[in-house]
This record gives sequence, C-alpha cells and structure tokens, in this order.
Amino acid sequence: MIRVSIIVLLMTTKAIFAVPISSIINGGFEAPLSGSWNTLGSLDTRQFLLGQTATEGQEFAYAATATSGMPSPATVEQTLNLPSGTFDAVVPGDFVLSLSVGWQQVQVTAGDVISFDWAFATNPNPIPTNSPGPDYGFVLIDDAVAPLAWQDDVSLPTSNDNFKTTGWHSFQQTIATTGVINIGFGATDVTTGSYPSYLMVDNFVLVPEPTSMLLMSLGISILLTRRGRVARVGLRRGGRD
Ligand SMILES: [Ca+2]
Ligand SMILES: [Ca+2]
Repeated sequence: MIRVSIIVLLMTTKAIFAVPISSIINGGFEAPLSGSWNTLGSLDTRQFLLGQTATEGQEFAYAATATSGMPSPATVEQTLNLPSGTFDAVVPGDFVLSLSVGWQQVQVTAGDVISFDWAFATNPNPIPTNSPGPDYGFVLIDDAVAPLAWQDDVSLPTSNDNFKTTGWHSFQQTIATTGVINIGFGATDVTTGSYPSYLMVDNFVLVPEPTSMLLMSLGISILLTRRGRVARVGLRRGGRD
C-alpha cells in the first residue's frame, strides 16, 4: 500500500512540475543575458542607465542602437523566421537600418498573460521628418512586432542632457495562441545609424491562463492530501511494529 502511494505521489509531483508558473527564464535580468536570452546586436544588463533603475530587483536589461556590429532587419527576420519587411512595416515611409533584439522561445497556452516593464530613451533631436518616428522600441510576441515608443515620445529628463526618456511603463497582453513562440524586445535605428536609442526592460512574467492555474491548484491539493495519507499510513504501520 505504501509503495503504491509513493508511486502515485511521484507521478502527481511530476505532473505538477510539468505546469510552469512562469516559463520565462531570467525575466527579471538579475543574471547575465547569456544562457537565458538570445541576443542579436547590442544588449546587456545594468543597475543604472541614463538615470533609470530596475523596477524589480537590482538589474534590468537594455537594447541599444547606433553601435557597431548591429544586424540588419533582414538578418533578424531570417533568424526569428519573421515575414520579410516586418520591421520596415512599422515605419511606413522610412526604413530600419539596423536593430538590437533579445528573445526567448517560450511554451505558452492561449489565455496566458505576458507582462513586463519598459522605458525608452533617446536623443529627441533632430525632430523626425516623419511622425511617428524615427527610432522605435518594440515588443516581439510570436511573429508580431509592435512599437512601444518612438523618438518623439520621450519628454522626461535623464542623467544626460542630450537624452530624454518616456520613464517606466507597464506592458500587458493576453497570448492568443498555444505553442512555442518567441517573446522578445528591442530597439531600432531608423534611416541613419546616428543618435543612439535604448529600450530598457525588466520583470518579464508569464501568468498561466485560468484553467492551468486551476489544474495547478487542484494538483497541489491532491499532492498534499496524498502526502497526508502516506504520513498517516506510515504512522499506523510504525505503531503496529
Ligand atoms: Ca530586475
Ligand atoms: Ca538612431
């Protein structure tokens, strides 16, 4: 009887840990990017950048532009299997020269909610010839790239007189598909490689959709109940011996 209970207990434990609380690794960037986030371009973690500090823990990540060795949008689109022209489509009338992007492949269920904090900082001059534009920070979810902020969105002072920032904002979106998708962030240089821009991010969290949460709660309840039974059986046998 005890052997059967232990087998059931192990199977239940395995089933519970198969349901991730958050499958985003190092979403708070308290560890270096390597080993958790894939990167193309110029990305790193910091405690301070242009007067900004982390919204979770001590460290946050940033993607920078206007540095050497940044990949073209075509290279990023091929690497991430995105449709050709994805990044240019965000800026009609302009073109993306290069960009930096960080991403993870994440197992998701439709209804999961992805959230994180972001701040965009750049030199707001010269005034963009097209609006909105030109440089932008973006979020990548599956094969969709959505702008978070543009060069002409920055208005708050930073620790450098040449730069302004949006300050920290929160992003939240419900995932529409089930499967393994890319979740990422980045910043682009539009038209020229001058005037660096920075997208800062912190606190990536994936909250399971309600059904998974319920199943996880039920699994924990069953596990605790069976642990109690095993303990009681052990006590009774111990008492008889
Ligand atoms: Ca952090
Ligand atoms: Ca730029």
